[in-house]
Amino acid sequence: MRPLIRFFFRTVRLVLTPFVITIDRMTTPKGIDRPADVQAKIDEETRALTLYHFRSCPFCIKTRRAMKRMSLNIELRDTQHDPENREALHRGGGEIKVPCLRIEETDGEVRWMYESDAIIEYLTRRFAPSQAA
Ligand SMILES: N[C@@H](CCC(=O)N[C@@H](CS)C(=O)NCC(=O)O)C(=O)O
Repeated sequence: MRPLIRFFFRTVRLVLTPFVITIDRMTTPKGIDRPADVQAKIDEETRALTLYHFRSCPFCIKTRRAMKRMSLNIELRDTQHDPENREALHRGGGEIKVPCLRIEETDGEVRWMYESDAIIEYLTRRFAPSQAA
């Protein structure tokens, strides 16, 4: 019974994925328009951040859209299809769950932040406090 249920959900995901990705692309939110020097400073800071994600995971889509809204250029690492990224997430963060934000602090310490809501709240507070609830 279990393999059948797994097969069912895998098929549903396969069918829905192209629609989810297309809708996400067609409705990309508009980002914050910052002066070039301010954006350059933020780009410098976001170089220390990396988002481990699956392309079609709804929690990852929500997080990527929040990043777009805040005009954050954060490197994305595909954890669904790239075994090296998967292994790095497992080794560093402790579990294969996405989205996960890898944060390299200024003192070199590395933090792995799970949970889309926590990631979005962290990014909002740090880079777009005026959008905070
Ligand atoms: N509550 C979490 C849910 C995250 C979650 O369930 N992610 C799924 C993908 S949609 C996952 O990583 N599953 C592990 C796997 O498929 O190996 C969040 O909001 O970030």
